[in-house]
Amino acid sequence: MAVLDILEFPDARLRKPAAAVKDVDGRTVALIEDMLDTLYAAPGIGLAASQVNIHRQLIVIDTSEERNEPLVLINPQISASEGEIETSEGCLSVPGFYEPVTRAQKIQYSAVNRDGEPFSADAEDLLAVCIQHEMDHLVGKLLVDYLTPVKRQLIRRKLLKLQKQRA
Ligand code: QAP
Ligand code: CO
Repeated sequence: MAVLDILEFPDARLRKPAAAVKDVDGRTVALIEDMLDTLYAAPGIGLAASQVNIHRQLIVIDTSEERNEPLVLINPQISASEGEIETSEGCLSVPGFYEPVTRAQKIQYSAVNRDGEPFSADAEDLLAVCIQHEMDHLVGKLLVDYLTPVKRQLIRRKLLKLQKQRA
């Protein structure tokens, strides 16, 4: 069990693109376990490896009520999307802020699971939104990028102040 440190906006390391995972070896599985520990400790519904300063295409999600249905996505790809949905989104890397973002309501995606097997599935509503949000992290994109520059700057100032107080 290991809870990892989560990078916070405006940390430049959140902007690094993640590289594809070549094989799902023991090291990868151990990292997935640590990411799940971090997600459940946080508490969050989704976490991308980029947020714990590991720049590989790995995502863990759990949108279940009981928080006992982990979904692990390695090298995820979206193959189709439809509709629009606006959700008030948060992010563990932008703590304390929730902002409306419009994304596809339904997606078809493929990924590799924690056993190293490729799979495809559909997702809609909160799960679809969460997958899109976490996939943004893998290309260095953040929730704040969907906001106006004024709002982004406000959040940046407030978070920097809190980070300075903590240090
Ligand atoms: C992405 O985000 C997401 O500010 C996952 O103080 C969120 O798990 C997709 C969290 C909402 C769709 C809808 C945020 C926890 C967790 C905070 C999260 C906070 C504590 C965010
Ligand atoms: Co996030």
